[in-house]
Amino acid sequence: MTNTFEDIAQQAKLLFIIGSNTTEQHPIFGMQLRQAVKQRGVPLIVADPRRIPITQFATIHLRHRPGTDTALLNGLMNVLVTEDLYDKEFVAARTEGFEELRDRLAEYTPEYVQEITGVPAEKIRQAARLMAATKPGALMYAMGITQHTSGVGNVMSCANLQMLLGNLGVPGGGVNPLRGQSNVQGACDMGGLPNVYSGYQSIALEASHKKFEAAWGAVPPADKPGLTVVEMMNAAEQGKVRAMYIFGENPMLSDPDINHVRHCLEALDFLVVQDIFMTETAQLADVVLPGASFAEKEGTFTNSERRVQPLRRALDPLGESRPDWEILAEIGARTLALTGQAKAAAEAPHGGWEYLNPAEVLDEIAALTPSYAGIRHGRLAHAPKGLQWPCPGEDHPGTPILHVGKFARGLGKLTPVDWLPPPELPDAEYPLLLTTGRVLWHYHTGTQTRRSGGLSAIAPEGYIEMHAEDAARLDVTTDDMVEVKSRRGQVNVKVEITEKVQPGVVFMTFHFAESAANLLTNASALDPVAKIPGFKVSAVRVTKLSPDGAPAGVCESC
Ligand SMILES: Nc1nc2c(c(=O)[nH]1)N[C@H]1C(S)=C(S)[C@@H](COP(=O)(O)OP(=O)(O)OC[C@H]3O[C@@H](n4cnc5c(=O)[nH]c(N)nc54)[C@H](O)[C@@H]3O)O[C@H]1N2
Ligand SMILES: Nc1nc2c(c(=O)[nH]1)N[C@H]1C(S)=C(S)[C@@H](COP(=O)(O)OP(=O)(O)OC[C@H]3O[C@@H](n4cnc5c(=O)[nH]c(N)nc54)[C@H](O)[C@@H]3O)O[C@H]1N2
Ligand SMILES: [Mo]
Repeated sequence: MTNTFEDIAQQAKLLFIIGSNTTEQHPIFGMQLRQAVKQRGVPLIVADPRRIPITQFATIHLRHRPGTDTALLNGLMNVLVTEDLYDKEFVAARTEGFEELRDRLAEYTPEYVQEITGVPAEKIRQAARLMAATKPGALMYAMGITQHTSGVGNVMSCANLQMLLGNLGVPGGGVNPLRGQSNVQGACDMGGLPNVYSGYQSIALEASHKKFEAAWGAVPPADKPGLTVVEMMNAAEQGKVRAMYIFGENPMLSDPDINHVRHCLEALDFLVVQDIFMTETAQLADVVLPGASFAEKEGTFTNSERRVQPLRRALDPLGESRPDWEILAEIGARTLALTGQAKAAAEAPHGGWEYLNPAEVLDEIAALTPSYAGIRHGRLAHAPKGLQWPCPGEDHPGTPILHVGKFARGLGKLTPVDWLPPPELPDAEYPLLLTTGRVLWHYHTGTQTRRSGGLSAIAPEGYIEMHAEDAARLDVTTDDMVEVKSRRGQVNVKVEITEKVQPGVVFMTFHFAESAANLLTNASALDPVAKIPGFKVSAVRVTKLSPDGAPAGVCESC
């Protein structure tokens, strides 16, 4: 996030949520946003194909078709430009590329955007005018924006909009991706990406390559970035990756196209899974290593707002489990010894894997990562709210809001983005658009939440949400069993008739192994830059099942 939860909740004059089920998936911040609406009267615009709990509080709900976000955002910007409502001062002083953007936006008139998105042109005008009249406004986005083969373009369009509105570098504004796990921001910051070292230092930059080589003794080649998740699976299938060490992930339920994932994992010569439970993925492993859970270890988590916070141990690790970093460090040390690299590593200032505790790990991070340079365990012990990076020195207070006065690259780059249709859309054979996501009660693949009796009592099984019009055509009603089929696989699941989805669109979660949505999703098309799959759009066919489970004929009209 460019901003903080607090400045948005307390100072934003307008809230724009696009592609985030904020109250169910980010309940605390969701509650704060709801309070901003109810207590401060802040107007809220929500762009989401579904009716979700937060849309109840929305001044305007832009209910577009899944996979049409860039068109919608371009439409909003078209109105800002044609009605001369954009922030000319900000655009002139802080950005470049306005002319190119303006020229590309010309095509995206509200009427044309209505054709693509299904949102009435007048509503698009209304929303753009409200955004221009009410500033600063904060934009929040999540997986509804990123989980598309056009995910990068969608994110750039969010940035374009906020720059045109002059909503960056100020409290109550910003482009704010709501991150999913307690430490997913930290995992990215630490180089858990194929092309960067910690703090987003590019592996291809000679200076960073040399720096890490000197620090560690050896590093991978600068011109060979690693692979992303879906690419790794494909490489396993092709025999290019022969061993995998997976920890803290359960791709047998969470990756797209599970039939394909199983095939890829089975093609490996060696699979190690480190988890706190025996998952669907761990069952395929040659070796399972027991990690200790968050409550049983120490270290730091970095949250959505770049806030590094200490994690304190509440329990001793159960059984033979150990904190992940300890297991990883021991494997690292043994691998160096087995490959004859231990001596070279021992001679480098930060080589080797001998850490006494997480504080020593953070010291190394600080030494090698400019944005974390001032963050140490000793300091965090006296900083009750943690420290927000960039925090370049021990006396630096941290940076709550990014891009104040200046962007990291100097001027903000306005980048024209064209709308591209998703790679797979409904057709005669697979007539419904499936979008996927979550519910409040469960967490991802359910390894943790489905072990909770209370949560499982509330949400024991999966459903496919369907509009009454589609249900009538298929002759099904709530709680009927249907078969859902895509070009990749099929699942049986119960129907829930609901106004939450629009006609032609169905929704499933990926929480339940018995009705795994990812048997249906598509792994064959990825965003060209981020390599994220399009979890939010696939085409499916739904067939009513007779009570004994056999398909009962196919609907004529769909
Ligand atoms: N209870 C609970 N909370 C969670 C999680 C969980 O599993 N359970 N997971 C965590 C993680 S890792 C993450 S990443 C976050 C995810 O948090 P969110 O991204 O907020 O949740 P999702 O359910 O993935 O989808 C968000 C919204 O996108 C909408 N949507 C679908 N298709 C489109 C589209 O094409 N465009 C737009 N604009 N919107 C679309 C859906 O209707 C939904 O409301 O949640 C985190 N919090
Ligand atoms: N169809 C569809 N698929 C999706 C998505 C979607 O919206 N739709 N969303 C995607 C997104 S945003 C995400 S983040 C992924 C999530 O996908 P995953 O990360 O694969 O899902 P989780 O169930 O959270 O799996 C985490 C695993 O870590 C284990 N674990 C928990 N704590 C610890 C620990 O401290 N140490 C170790 N070693 N293990 C631990 C848990 O037991 C669990 O097995 O799913 C993706 N898949
Ligand atoms: Mo996520």
